[in-house]
Amino acid sequence: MNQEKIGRICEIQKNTFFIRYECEELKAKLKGSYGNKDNAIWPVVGDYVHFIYNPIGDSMISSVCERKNVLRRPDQSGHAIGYVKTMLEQVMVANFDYVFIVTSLNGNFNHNRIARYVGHTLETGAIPVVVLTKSDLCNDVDSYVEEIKKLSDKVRVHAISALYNIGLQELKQYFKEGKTIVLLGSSGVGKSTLVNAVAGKEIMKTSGIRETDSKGRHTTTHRQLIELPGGVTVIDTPGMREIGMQNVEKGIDDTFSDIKELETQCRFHDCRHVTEPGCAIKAALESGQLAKDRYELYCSLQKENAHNARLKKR
Ligand SMILES: Nc1nc2c(ncn2[C@@H]2O[C@H](COP(=O)(O)OP(=O)(O)OP(=O)(O)O)[C@@H](O)[C@H]2O)c(=O)[nH]1
Ligand SMILES: [Mg+2]
Repeated sequence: MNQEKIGRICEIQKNTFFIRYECEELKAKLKGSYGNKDNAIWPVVGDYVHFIYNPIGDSMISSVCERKNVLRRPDQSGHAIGYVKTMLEQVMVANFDYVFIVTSLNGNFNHNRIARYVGHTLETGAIPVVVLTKSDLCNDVDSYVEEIKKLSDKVRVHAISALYNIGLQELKQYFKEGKTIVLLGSSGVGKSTLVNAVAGKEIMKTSGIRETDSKGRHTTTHRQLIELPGGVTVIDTPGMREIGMQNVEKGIDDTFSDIKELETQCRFHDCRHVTEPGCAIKAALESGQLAKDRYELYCSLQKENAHNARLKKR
């Protein structure tokens, strides 16, 4: 009688799943009856799954274990945002402690994009760590670090160069036994190079960015879970173009907790921060305590989140 075992999904290629189990990587399929169950959860990379071990062929996945957290992204199913009627969601990865928001310092830095990733990360309960890569190509590193510090007090930030071994030591605090780290960011920012630098060997393929526009070549094509010596797990992901805001109201509020705090100080609890007297937001904007750009970014992300929630309900 085959006993069920528990392993962790490390890669998915179409309908084939790869399970990490006791230092082995097993090929697996979903059990035939899988889709028949109501609310059957489709496994994603990072999931722990129950499976029946088959030493000579495909193992069979029977269910997904309860998840600690998941990272979701809105899925517009290939439509431009103005044409989307119902917004679906794609679960990207599960069960992680830190999200490394990887941004390179050679032209990739984008405050709005980083704020989006931070909002999504805080929504999951994981810790957002902004990793500014390619510090060797930038002569104004400190100003970028300061900018991130101002974005949110919940965010950690480190500037590194994986090529010249600068700042990697600072990241050691996250590479602890039992922890899972997800790497997110645009193509070509150096996510896989960082994995290789930490592993001390070439696990992931990397390739040069295009010289014409400094864009990456989408070298990593699948999400991949890697176990590093010392019991830490890293999930490398393919470069992402953008991430929309959906179901992340709490994450946005956490990112901009100073603004939420100010709102509680308005004279009227339903203050819209437009013409009402005793508005703490307006006062903070006028005194310079709250930067206008920052407040506008908060408003635009909340607006997008509310808009996508309405699309979803249709
Ligand atoms: N100068 C410099 N180049 C780097 C650094 N880190 C990575 N690179 C280069 O950036 C290019 C892209 O690196 P990858 O690691 O493939 O980037 P990626 O984020 O994994 O890209 P995708 O897999 O396409 O998402 C490679 O040519 C790396 O050598 C760094 O710290 N400094
Ligand atoms: Mg890569």
